[in-house]
Amino acid sequence: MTREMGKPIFETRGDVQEGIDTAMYACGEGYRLFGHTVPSELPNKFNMTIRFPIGVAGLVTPWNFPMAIPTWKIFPALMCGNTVVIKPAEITPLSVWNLLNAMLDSGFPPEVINVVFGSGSKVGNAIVEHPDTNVISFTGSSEVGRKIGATASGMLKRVSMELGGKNCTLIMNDANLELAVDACIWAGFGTTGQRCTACSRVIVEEGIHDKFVELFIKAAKKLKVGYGNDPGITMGPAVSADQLKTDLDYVEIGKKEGCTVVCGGKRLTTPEHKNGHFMQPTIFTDCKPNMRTSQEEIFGPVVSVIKAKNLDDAIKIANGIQYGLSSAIFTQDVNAAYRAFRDLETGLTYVNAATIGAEAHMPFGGMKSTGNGHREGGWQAYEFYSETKACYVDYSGTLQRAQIDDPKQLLKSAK
Ligand code: UN1
Repeated sequence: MTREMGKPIFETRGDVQEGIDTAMYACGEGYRLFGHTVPSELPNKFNMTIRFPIGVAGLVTPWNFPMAIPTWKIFPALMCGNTVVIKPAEITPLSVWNLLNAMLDSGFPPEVINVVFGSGSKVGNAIVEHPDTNVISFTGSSEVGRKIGATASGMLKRVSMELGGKNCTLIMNDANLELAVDACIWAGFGTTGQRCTACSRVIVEEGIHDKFVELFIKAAKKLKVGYGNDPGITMGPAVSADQLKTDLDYVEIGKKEGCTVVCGGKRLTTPEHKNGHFMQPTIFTDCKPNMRTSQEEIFGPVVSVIKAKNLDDAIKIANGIQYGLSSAIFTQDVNAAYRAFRDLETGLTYVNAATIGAEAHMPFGGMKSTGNGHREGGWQAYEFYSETKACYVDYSGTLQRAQIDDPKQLLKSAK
């Protein structure tokens, strides 16, 4: 994975570990595909729900978590009794191939796991449009997600989409500043900023802004950028020439809009970097909430720092975007923390922790344009990959008409 898409080896191990965690959780969840038993409104009648597989799950996965994200989809889909056909990102076929081979080695029936390599336009579309794929799950850009969503819902398929993010960390005047800096470095530059959950906006309360910026720059300069299999590397390259160009283009867009580049901003051209897509960790200050660099997902090591007057202002800025995946707040004030839980329009909110690093057994997904309301991870994934049947047994021996007959009368004549 490190050779294929560039994340440093310790992050690759984390990606694999997330797959293992997802598998461990799935093993337990297989024993818990619970239905409900519910009292009937009529006497001598029994109500319950049971769960069914949906059919063939068509899965389209991204390059940034080439093993973890496929496991989020494959394991719950299989555990609910479906079969899968997966199309991995074109940039990371080998990682998925390795994952599937590990599954075959461990005894999964080969018929239930199928992989097709190729482009989204050819293979991805074919999977989404095929009449026999009954459930579709996609992780990727909002642009592609809208098209997949339209096609799949037009065919009345169940579809789950995890799309873009423009995640924020709120730093209040009372924050543990060193901890906040560490978290913003990890969430802003970890995986070269190429996580859906990456922190690309840091919203800092006025009183602590300048001190935060000073420490943030100092810490960003300590990152060691390079080939992820070399010892001590803390940030890898952009995944491709195209992604590097996007990142560098956004630096120019930011400058034109009036941001100040206080750290980085350039491609690395030293001998050990010049043949790769390496870029300096980049920090913008003087950012305004409505600038393109504060609104659009860059998916690179570029973080915008935005000043806020107080908590209300910070929450307003945080919510003033189309996306809603992850948010974090650094504060010692329990009231501020709970305000953040209530008011931040994101599917994940962290208190005194980074915006990245969701755990495999918790629901994962976003509000607003980040998705279409489904969650991966945790128990909710199992609801997505299964159908519910409502079952009724009437053991009264009479015709009891729901909504017509008076239950009190029926009860009187019941044995
Ligand atoms: C993603 O970026 O699409 O929460 C997934 C995290 C990881 C998963 C990220 N566990 O950062």
